[in-house]
Amino acid sequence: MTAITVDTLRDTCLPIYIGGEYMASAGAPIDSYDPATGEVWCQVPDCTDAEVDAAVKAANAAMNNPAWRDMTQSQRGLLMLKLADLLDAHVERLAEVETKDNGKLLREMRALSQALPVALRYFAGMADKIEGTTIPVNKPDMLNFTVREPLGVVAVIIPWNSPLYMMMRALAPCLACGNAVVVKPSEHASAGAVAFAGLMKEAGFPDGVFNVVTGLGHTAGNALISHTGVNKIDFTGGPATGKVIAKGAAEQLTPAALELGGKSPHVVCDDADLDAAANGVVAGIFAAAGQTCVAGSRCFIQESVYDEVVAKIIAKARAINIGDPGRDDVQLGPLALWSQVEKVEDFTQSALGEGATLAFGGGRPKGLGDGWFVEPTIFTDVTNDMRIAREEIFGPVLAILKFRDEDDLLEMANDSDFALASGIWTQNMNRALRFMRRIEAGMVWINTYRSPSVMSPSGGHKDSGYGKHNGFAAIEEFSRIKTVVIDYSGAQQDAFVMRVNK
Ligand code: TXE
Repeated sequence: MTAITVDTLRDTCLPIYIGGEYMASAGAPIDSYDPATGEVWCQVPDCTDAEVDAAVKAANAAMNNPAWRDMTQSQRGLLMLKLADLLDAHVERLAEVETKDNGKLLREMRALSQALPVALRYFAGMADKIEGTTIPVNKPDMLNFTVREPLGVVAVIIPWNSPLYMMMRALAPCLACGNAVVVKPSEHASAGAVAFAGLMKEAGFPDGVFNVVTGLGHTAGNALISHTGVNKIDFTGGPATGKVIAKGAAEQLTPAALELGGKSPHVVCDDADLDAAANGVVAGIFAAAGQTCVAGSRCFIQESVYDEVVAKIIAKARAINIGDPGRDDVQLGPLALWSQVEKVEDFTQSALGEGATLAFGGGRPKGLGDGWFVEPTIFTDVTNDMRIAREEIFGPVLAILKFRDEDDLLEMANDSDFALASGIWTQNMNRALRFMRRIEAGMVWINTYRSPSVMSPSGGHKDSGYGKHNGFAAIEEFSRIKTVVIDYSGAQQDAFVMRVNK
């Protein structure tokens, strides 16, 4: 099979992948844009209900296929290792496809592509270490133990910002646990998942273990989450859609894991290494053009170093090279969607209207053609009640607030609908750990920022969602416990009294 590349996809309508086969969809084509030029580069089919149904049925068939159902745990791990080796050879191809599709820096997409085999190897090692427990139940002639089993068919719904990376956070633990997966990538960036699919067959996974259906959220996405053959929904995306998914999941009583947005506090204390902190703040918000759920978009600077740190941040922002995301010397590419450019412009106006000071940027850079670029933008004099301090923008916009002391800081930092990530720069570890204990966030980075690991659980609470990716927590997320009780006393049970602990 010829590998799918930017060139083979250009000006075509993407195929979908069901039951181990690429096929054309009967669904209406949706234009997919190259954000660096603002031009359509390929089309994505809006899968029909029948195609979504076929994908879920193929996944269910895989769950009942002895080739997958009865495969030993170690064999599953070996298959995953094979897939990881294959992926090593396709890092560049997949990174190029994703950069074309969502406009993020090729360097960033390459790093995220390199993380795919790493995640597979980590979870491959877990496949044969997923154990139950033996439980002493105070009944001497009874053995009570648990087994962990796969959930069945997992619907993985992913956004456009880091499609394959987000897909793999679910796919790798799902495979380790023995599930089958139906992926529905974002209609704005579906090419990566489609380009990846063929590698599953090449690695030797049985047909139907992995499927890709594409299309809009309210059509293909809705058909998938409301399908009775789906046993778990894993969703990464915006909070508004997350609530729709949670309601849909509740209708079917399907368990869901939701990783939604954030408005993550990024703190610089007066005793921090101020240069390292300023660098961290810039990386936390301008890397990936702010299009990351953990973006450190609310920066809190202690009042005695406020002016100095703001000046350092602005100087670093001024030096950012904006342009073609494929170039190695570029640091800020375009936004993935035109609607995101409009969103940034709307927030910029609202911040000005609410009295924040535009300290840097705020416009669209000149000389970059029709690409969807916006300048790195910094607002100072922000208060915690302003929209730019409360709502997720998902763009390169930093809101800077001033704090007096730890109580003042934590009151403001925790006064947020979100609780995903957080960061603090200080050389006082007592202070850092006090912050760690009191901050409402699923992740705390101390003297670093945006440093995830596949080995470390990630996910938030409040409006940032629920459920965990990465680490052993992901195995718990994508498997379930079955309790088994054996009576080896040989005695007759009282037919009319339950054998509870008395
Ligand atoms: O994401 P959506 P959108 C934020 C960001 C952005 C906002 C909206 O602030 O501006 O969300 O972005 C599928 N049933 N994030 O509209 O709608 C959809 O097709 C089933 C944060 O692009 O959340 C896509 O595959 N599926 C975020 C996926 O959900 C549905 C990353 C995400 O789309 C559906 C992206 C439905 N009813 C955006 N409606 C992060 N936290 O990383 C939509 N979808």
